[in-house]
Amino acid sequence: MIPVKGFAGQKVAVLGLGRSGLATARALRTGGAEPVCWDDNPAARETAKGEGFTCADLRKHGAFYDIASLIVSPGIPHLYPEPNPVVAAALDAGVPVDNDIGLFFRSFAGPEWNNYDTPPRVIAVTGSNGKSTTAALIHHILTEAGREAQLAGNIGRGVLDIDPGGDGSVVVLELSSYQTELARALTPDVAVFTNLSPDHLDRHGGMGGYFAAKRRLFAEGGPDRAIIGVDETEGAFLAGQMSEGPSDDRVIRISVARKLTGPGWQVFARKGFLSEYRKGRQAGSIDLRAIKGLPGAHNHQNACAAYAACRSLGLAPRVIEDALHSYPGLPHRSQIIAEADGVTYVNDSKATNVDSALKALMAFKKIRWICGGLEKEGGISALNTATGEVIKAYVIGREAAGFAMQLEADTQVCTTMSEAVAQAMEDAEAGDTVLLAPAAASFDQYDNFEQRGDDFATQVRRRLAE
Ligand code: UMA
Repeated sequence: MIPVKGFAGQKVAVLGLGRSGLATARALRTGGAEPVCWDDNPAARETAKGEGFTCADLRKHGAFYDIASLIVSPGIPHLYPEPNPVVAAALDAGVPVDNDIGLFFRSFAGPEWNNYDTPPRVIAVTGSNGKSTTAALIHHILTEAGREAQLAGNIGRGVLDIDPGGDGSVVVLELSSYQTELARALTPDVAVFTNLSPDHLDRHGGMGGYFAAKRRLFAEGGPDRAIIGVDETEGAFLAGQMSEGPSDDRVIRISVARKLTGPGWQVFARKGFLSEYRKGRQAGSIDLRAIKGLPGAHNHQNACAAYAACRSLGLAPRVIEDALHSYPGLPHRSQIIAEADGVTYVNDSKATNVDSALKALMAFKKIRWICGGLEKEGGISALNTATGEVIKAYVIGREAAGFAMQLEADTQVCTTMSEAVAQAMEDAEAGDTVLLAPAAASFDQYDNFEQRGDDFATQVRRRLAE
């Protein structure tokens, strides 16, 4: 745990008592503060009380009179579509609103760092898609290279839950736009921006607000090194803003759309080959096609970003290449869950939006595609541009019929995962890939995308075992 500094003897309000909120309350208490907790769900309050935390209704008039700061969990709206009533009350009382990420950056450095040869470094990864894989990949490469590394943030572990940094250690953080928008301190040593496509627009008042939230990771702290995907206008704009000119190698530009040229530092992948150029010279190259855990151009972009982050810490290209080969992949992200009778079964339940599903559709051949769920803003018609390899779509979700009507591929309305898996398996022939890439949120049928992916894997394995 990272004890929170700066609030000893003061009351700090904690809103939301899930993974990040409880870790925050514990870290505040260890740092000498008095957490005052609230969650709109009574069961979460009971859990916190069980750990000895004080809970108080922070929506009540005057609740903030002796509170030094309010720490808000990422899933709780702080601005759009409208602030949670507790956040509104804090703003009304003039109390600073922050989150666990802000507390982390203020509390991570300790006096013991003066005795270290190499102070701990923080790499923070943001972007619309690929940030979990990129962060996990960086963590994997560092660990394989013998560096002490910890992984936290949006990937599932509260940032204050990690251990204090040792000499030469690295913390890899995956940060969502919810987290970067609110943090009052954001000072990573290396910041990574993978890409940008519409997501969470209701929480950011549109695309401009969404980009602005992510841009804070670069604009607020001024990282030593910025690794930026430049395949969208926003990334190109951000890279331009962060650099003093074409040869400024504090920015490493990455691309999977084109060969990058110029005197600066760049890493790009074309036709499955990663290349690194610095000062006009090639410094490294890797054949990514042979790496099973990273299929498709979207994963090649993740590989470029992770490679660049590790190169910026001084790792050799060959060390990184070896580690890429042993990357085991993350659950629910291009995860091969079974191979039987020549058919490959891939769980990409994390493809919760159109853009990430498009990328999955472009990564595989002869696809039997399980898709559908709670449709996101913007519609799904863009999916029709990438269904060239789709033999048939099997549509799930409560609104499956409406979803199916928008697809131009051969489509069957299945509604349930069970029916979709049964039908896809019956139809599949050797060489096919049965791919779950929903292009939609899961909440109409599941608690989260993990549960949906687990259901897919269970159904497939059960039927294979029959
Ligand atoms: N709650 C309220 N009022 C509300 C809404 C929620 O009191 O109006 C309470 C809930 O009752 C619950 C708590 O808030 O007890 C949950 O807070 P949370 O949704 O922030 O969830 P945590 O468990 O703290 O998990 C958060 C991140 N969740 C979100 O951003 C939604 C996790 O990212 C992250 O892994 C974790 O902190 C540790 O850092 C998950 C996620 O879905 C994976 N992220 C989104 C995404 O990737 O698309 C951004």
